[in-house]
Amino acid sequence: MSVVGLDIGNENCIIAVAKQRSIDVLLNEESKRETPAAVSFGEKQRFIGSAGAASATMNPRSTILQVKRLIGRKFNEPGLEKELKLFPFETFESPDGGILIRLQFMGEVHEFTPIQILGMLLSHLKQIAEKNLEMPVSECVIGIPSYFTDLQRRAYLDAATIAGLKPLRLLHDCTATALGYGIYKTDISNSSPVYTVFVDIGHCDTQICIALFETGQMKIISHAFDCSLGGRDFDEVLFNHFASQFKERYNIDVFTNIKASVRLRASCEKLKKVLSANAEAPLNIECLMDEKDVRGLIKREEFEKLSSDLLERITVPCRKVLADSGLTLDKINSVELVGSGSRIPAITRILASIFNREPSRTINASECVARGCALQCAMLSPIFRVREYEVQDSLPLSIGFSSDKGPVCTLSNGVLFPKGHPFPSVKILTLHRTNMFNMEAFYVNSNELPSKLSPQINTFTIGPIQCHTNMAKVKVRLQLNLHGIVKLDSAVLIEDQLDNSVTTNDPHLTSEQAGVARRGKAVKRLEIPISESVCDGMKRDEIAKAEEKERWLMQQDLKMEQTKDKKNALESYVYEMRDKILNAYRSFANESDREEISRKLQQTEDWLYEDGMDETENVYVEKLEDLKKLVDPIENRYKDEEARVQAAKDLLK
Ligand code: ATP
Ligand code: K
Ligand code: MG
Repeated sequence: MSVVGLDIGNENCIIAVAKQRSIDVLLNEESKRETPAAVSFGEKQRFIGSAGAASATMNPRSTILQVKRLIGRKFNEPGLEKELKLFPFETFESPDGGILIRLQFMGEVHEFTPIQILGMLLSHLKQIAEKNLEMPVSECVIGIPSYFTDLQRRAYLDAATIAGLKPLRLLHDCTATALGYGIYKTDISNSSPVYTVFVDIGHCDTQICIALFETGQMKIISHAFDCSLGGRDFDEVLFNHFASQFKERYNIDVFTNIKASVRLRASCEKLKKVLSANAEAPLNIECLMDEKDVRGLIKREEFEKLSSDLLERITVPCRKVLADSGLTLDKINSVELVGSGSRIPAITRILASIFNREPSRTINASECVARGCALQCAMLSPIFRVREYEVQDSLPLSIGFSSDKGPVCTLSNGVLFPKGHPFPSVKILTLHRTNMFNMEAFYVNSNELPSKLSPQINTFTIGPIQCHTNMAKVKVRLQLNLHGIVKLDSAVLIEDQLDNSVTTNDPHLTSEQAGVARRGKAVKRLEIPISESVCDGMKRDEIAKAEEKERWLMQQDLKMEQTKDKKNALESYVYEMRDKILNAYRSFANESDREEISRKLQQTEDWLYEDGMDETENVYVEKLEDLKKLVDPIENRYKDEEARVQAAKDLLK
């Protein structure tokens, strides 16, 4: 069984695995620790990860980047249109109001949901892990942004199912980082609790949390975020700056040209990284548009001035996380900065001034989420023994419940799980109901929700209820599970009735209930059927269909990989034999055979570069067999002779 942690970033993905004594980061097929979150559709097969990123500039319309951004979102959300415009691939509204991605593949138009694309990415990471570990991988822990709604969390689980993965937990990115940091901290005693702020600035978002570390446990005190502030926004500042400069200077409008925008954006990202270590950075792109080469230069100071709004925005979630924690600055022991988007020096300066101390960079900024997830996976996995360590997360968004008769909870606005509530967690509600009823879960403060998503979560139907008195109560057990998803566990009907036949040693009765029964009153408990209908999200048959499609795509990829292998085998055979027939095998064939073979080899080589460039696997196999039929007799004579010589040598020893 595998113990794997996955960090799916908007830009980079990391796979970590728990070993007996350490957490290791796995290398991908290019021996890199980070795998780009790119899914590209070629003519006949997909290219995912590193190969996908490689085709992003060549094939921008069928390369999907930042799919995490699109998970569980509505096409018509305010602000999303602007974001979708940044992507070179085509998106449109699905019948249920979600997002669909349309692209060309194998000569046909295909449509995919973001969940399916995420499934492809997960499936690729799974393959990398399986190759590394030489065993099947299914159980894992996956990092998610803390601002993800119930719907987005369920979408992640669906994507994992499509990829054949079984997440034991979806873990908030910052919680994962805090766990990986805290479990190794040995200088903690209960008399002096340690509060640490974790700031993670990625490609598209900023997440912050405050964690409390005590002996043997970690509690998240508060989460805050800006779900659209990350490295990407700084790239965009540079992009807009140079695009308008080039309009004037070179009379080219990059905004109107997809390929040129993709290239300029990629160059701006590189430029930004150069500026993190240098006071100024040059930009040179050959043949950007209309056959024009462009040049530019920017000083760090100017870049910081252009980004001043973004830098100011970072202070908002910082203040919020502190305010929500109820802590004063002097209680904070340290500020840990992670996520590669935070490498901009101005960001460090801003954080230092807000938290009144220099942020530390002691944690591995790009790997910490995956490592924390692997650690959590080890803790949840029955096969692993990890030091007892309790992880308590904090709910980032208040969840309420209402039923047909209005709010059902005692807190204001029907809040059942208030923001900041520790989870996983269970609550039992007692309701007076005698007929079937519905309960709805919803986000209480829709203005807390990222990008004004719908506040509805799901509807639970409880019943039918077979009730004989009007004194009945229904006890419902509601759970905020490990993934941060709301579940209705069970509903039980409790009827008080006068009945002397009830025995008092019923093991299912609590002592209080037994007491009641002894006094001549019976308590009857009856499970009530429950069902759940989620407002949105994939139905079971849709998941099954997506799984089937994924299997077909994987088959297709595999077929193309095998074809490539067979073509390579033919090509190398041609080169190898051309040499051997003139040298090693020379004396084992007569001249006419040699000429015939050389001619055939040349023919095959020419064919490989022309008509045979893009053939099926079988054609390559047959060609190779044809050649072998000619060469094998000669090769065999050569090998026999070799063996004879060897035998003679052995005799002489
Ligand atoms: P997210 O967390 O948003 O899902 P992610 O986890 O993939 O995304 P990271 O890998 O943490 O994001 O960070 C990627 C961002 O960091 C990119 O915007 C990249 O340009 C930026 N980045 C990487 N190195 C540097 C650097 N030296 N200076 C500035 N920015 C950098
Ligand atoms: K990452
Ligand atoms: Mg990240």
